[in-house]
Parts: sequence; structure tokens; C-alpha cells
Amino acid sequence: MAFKKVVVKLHNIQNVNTGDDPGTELEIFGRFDVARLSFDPDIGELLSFDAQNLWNVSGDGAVDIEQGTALILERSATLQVNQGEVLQITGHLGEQDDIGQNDQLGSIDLRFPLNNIATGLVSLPAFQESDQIATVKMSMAVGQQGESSPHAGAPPHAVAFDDEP
Ligand SMILES: [Ca+2]
Ligand SMILES: [Ca+2]
Ligand SMILES: [Ca+2]
Repeated sequence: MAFKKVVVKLHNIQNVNTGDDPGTELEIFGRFDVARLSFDPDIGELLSFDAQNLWNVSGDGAVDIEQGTALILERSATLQVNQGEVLQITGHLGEQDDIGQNDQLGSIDLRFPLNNIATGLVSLPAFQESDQIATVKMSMAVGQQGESSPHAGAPPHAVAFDDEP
């Protein structure tokens, strides 16, 4: 069965424009997760497996990001996606405000079938509410791929000596 082992990396979150938000910084919070989705024919639904969190900050812990700078994260997760499965990247960003409700900058739910998983930057829309704009840099890297699961069959290197005294 074909598979790809893929490393998904959340590099950074950039404050492109503070806009009408008070001060020179955006107060950014949110979360990003990756998982693989597999169709279960018995119940006729996509199920989520191997979910891994890349970043998770609540409004109370919002991070100040100066306009024109980035919050460096460099968090990664590794998943093996098999034939018929889908790599899913989900996330959302918010912007914390002391007065009034926090701003919702946007959400993503990106899905990559096995054939669409390739090394490179992940194309993401800007996260934006009025003129408060943040962008997120993510990438994926295919580290290993093949036609059969590496979990099946013999290990690649047999132990060639014994350690009896
Ligand atoms: Ca705001
Ligand atoms: Ca601010
Ligand atoms: Ca704010």
C-alpha cells in the first residue's frame, strides 16, 4: 500500500498590519493541528487519526507581535499518510482585545490526498479582521515514501552477531 511519511512544520506567525488595533502590536492567539483522515466504510465517515498539536494558545495567553515581525515557532509533527487517506491541517487565529470581544482572524481546514502531499510551503490565506492582518508560514516535507508500509515485513538491518558471553 502506498504511503508518505510527511513532516508538517509551523514556522512562524507574522503581524503584517496592526491596523486599527490599539498600540503597535497584535495580541495573537489560536491553535494549529495536523491529523490524517481515513474513510471508515462501515460507518461511511472520515475518521481522524494521529492528531498532533503544533501550537495552542488561549486568549488569556495571547502573544504580542509587533507589526512587521514574526513569532518564531518552528514546531513540527510527523505523520504517515497511507493510500486512500488524507492529510488534514486545521487552525484558527484570534486577536485579543481588552475592550469588547476578541477578533476572529480566520480558520483553515486544509485537506491533502496522498497524491497532493509534496515537499514545499503550504499555501495559506491571510488571517484578517478589518485591517488587522496576520500571515502564517507552514511547510511540509516528504521524508519517506513507498509502495508498502515500512511497518510490514522484516526490519531493514538484521543483527549479524550474537552477544553471548
Ligand atoms: Ca483587535
Ligand atoms: Ca494591540
Ligand atoms: Ca488587540
